[in-house]
Amino acid sequence: MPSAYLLLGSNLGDRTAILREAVAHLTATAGTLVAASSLYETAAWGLEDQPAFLNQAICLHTSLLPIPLLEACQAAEQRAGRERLVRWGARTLDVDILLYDDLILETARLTLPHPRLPERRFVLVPLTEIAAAVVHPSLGCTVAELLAVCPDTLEVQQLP
Ligand code: A4P
Ligand code: MG
Repeated sequence: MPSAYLLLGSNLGDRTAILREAVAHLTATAGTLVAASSLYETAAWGLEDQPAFLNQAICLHTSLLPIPLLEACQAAEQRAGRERLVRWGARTLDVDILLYDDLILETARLTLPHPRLPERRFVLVPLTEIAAAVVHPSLGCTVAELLAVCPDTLEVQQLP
């Protein structure tokens, strides 16, 4: 069964509860949970004038193809009451697909691997916790190697 790595992010409301409910919802609708990182707190990347994010990376074994998986991720966002106001703006829940096996895909709705994965420590730090040795299919290096050379300087703090 394919392995999908997802990144969950929240910076509005009860962030911890929102992430917990999202993992439960995705496990019920999208596949079997095989790994989950710790929660990490990071200042907002991109649009800086907004609350800090909690982020978590998870791995699912899924029988869903990529677009149905994206729809399941968006259903989880809807369920958390997400409103799409501005790009990179504050949100109760964002669920991005980081990797889907070693699939490379570029369509209007879905790009795999996630295009901004190498640029962001808030993605690479949680992903390294559960997938350090996984190879990025187009860059040909591991997640841990991407983190080691990532130019992002935002501090990513692991929560206890
Ligand atoms: N889409 C294309 N590829 C993918 C993919 N691999 N996974 C499309 C998920 N979606 C993908 O996303 C816009 C569209 O991207 C979707 O409709 C889907 O068809 P969106 O979630 O509606 O909008 P967005 O999240 O505001 O935009 P974008 O460009 O996806 O932003 P990011 O890259 O998700 O960044 N700072 C910290 N510290 N932590 C965060 O989690 N997140 C963001 C959002 C900004 N700053 C952050 C964080
Ligand atoms: Mg998104």
